[in-house]
Amino acid sequence: MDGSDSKTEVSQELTDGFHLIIDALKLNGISNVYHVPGIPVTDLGRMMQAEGMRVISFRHESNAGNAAATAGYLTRKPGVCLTVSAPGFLNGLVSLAHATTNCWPMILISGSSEREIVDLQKGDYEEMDQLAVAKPLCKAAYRILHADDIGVGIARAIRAAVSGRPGGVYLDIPASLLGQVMDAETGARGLIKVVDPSPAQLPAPHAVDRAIDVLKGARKPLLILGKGAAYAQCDAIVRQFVERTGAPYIAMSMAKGLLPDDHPQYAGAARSLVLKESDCVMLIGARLNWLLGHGQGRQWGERFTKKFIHVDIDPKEMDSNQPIDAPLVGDIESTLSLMLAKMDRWAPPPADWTEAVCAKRAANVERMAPKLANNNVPMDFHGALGRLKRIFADHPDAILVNEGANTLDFARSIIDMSRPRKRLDVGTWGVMGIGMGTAIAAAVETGHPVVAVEGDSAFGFSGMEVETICRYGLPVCVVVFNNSGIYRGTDADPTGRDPGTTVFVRESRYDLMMQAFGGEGVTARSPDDLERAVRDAVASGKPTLVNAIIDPEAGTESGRIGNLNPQSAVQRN
Ligand code: ADP
Ligand code: TZD
Ligand code: MG
Repeated sequence: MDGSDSKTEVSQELTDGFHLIIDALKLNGISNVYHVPGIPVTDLGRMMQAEGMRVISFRHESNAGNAAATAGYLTRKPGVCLTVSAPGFLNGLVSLAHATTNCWPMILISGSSEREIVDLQKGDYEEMDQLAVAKPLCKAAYRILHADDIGVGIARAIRAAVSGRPGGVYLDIPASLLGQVMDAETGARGLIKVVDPSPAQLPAPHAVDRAIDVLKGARKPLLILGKGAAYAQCDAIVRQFVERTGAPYIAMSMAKGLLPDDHPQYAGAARSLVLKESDCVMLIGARLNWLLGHGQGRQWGERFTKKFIHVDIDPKEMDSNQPIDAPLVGDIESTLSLMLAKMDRWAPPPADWTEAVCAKRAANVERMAPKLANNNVPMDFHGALGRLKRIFADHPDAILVNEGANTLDFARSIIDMSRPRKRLDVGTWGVMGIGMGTAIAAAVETGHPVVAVEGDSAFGFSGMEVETICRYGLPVCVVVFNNSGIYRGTDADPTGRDPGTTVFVRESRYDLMMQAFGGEGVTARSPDDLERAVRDAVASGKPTLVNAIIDPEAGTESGRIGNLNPQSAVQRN
């Protein structure tokens, strides 16, 4: 080697696994990462921050994962969660599976031990064959072994997460990959900016015609909007379609607000009537799973008398529970646009149908009104939620995070949403513990005020993240519906030895948890107190926890899904 050659080598710019991962994510517009540090990813998190990415460090990976899942739902880009190996990976895996179940795009990136040690089970620090564990629980799982494959690895992960039916992707990063060094120019050339990551999918013209024929033939049509329709972010087209059909519609939990809940066609308050009486149901980004009673049973009226039209991007969803007369496999934006183009002179449904629905809705709303206006002490769910309803009416951009059993079910039906994607909750699995991770991501991704309405049990699953909320100074107001237990605070151990299995310390001071980290903590015993405290929190944007003391007798077993509890046939004394 002569002198001039060695000079070239010295001036050659180098890169490594750390930087290539960061560059690949940034190249694809991913700028936020939800994280818990530790070996082997501590420096990766630090470098991400140094390179301008927003890195939010959590106290538990499950919460970081729920934040990433939420970010994916809100932005249509994969939310990224970065964890350490084995236990950190497993903690993150629950939320990856949850994201996949919810059809939300997320990438769990976990550091891992070296293959040579893991595969011979030599007993490395935090050793685990993570790729094999993750595979059955997510949409796709990849491992990158060489720095020059980072471009392909990240591109595959992004495309798998967001194309077709979105879902969770696992990306395994062995520790040695991070330190692998290569020439910077070659490294940069290997990166991939994913072109059209979630391509439009159009249903065939005859499928569109068939659906239009079925809808036209309906005398009592009903539209059901699901969180897939909210995720699709084609709000104007969804609205135009709903209004063109003139049909009553209901919104699944997270589709609330896609059209404002006070829309004249909204039949949320006449749900039983429309499910039972409709003769044609069009599902738009909603599955006919347990949340809709699998499309059968008493709530649906007589079996096989209804026709179903189903819009979904995943062909396997068709006929999953009931025969689908008009399957429309495609993305919602393209599908509804194609339908609208053929619905120029559309006759509204017969007036006897729409008028019956409106009358039922008005009667139910009227029946509810006095309950929501009560100022009882101790508070019940209606009195407390009636006040929160007013606050959301005054702050249409505020985001509602909601979990619990009674706290969830009552809030869902009482609090109206008027803008899309402002309601975030327990999702398809009904997961307790989504609260703080979801609230944090909602604040980080949107900058809007967040009010997390939490059952006291539900809050406990992620409560330590109030420190994260304070540390990052996020505009989150947590309202703990403190009924001193799961469903109710009244259970007792029949033997008298221990507390009952569903009760907590009576009237716990959750407000002090927020105070411990410098936030505001308030106890509210009356609806008036509660309204004042939450209004102050939303106005100030300061991290706040309102400990709302609810009557321990007020709730019902499992909220509104008590019918799913198995019953013992055996009586023992
Ligand atoms: P909900 O719980 O609100 O009823 P689900 O999660 O059951 O909603 O259903 C959402 C559905 O939306 C999934 O079946 C998913 O495949 C589908 N989906 C997601 N994004 C799109 C899209 N852009 N176009 C069409 N369907 C979509
Ligand atoms: N664990 C996980 C991860 N998810 C769950 N859904 C449950 C346990 C079981 N579960 C429910 O389905 S609701 C609930 C649990 C523990 C808590 C309900 O109590 P709460 O709400 O205090 O949050 P209410 O208002 O008292 O009913
Ligand atoms: Mg409770």
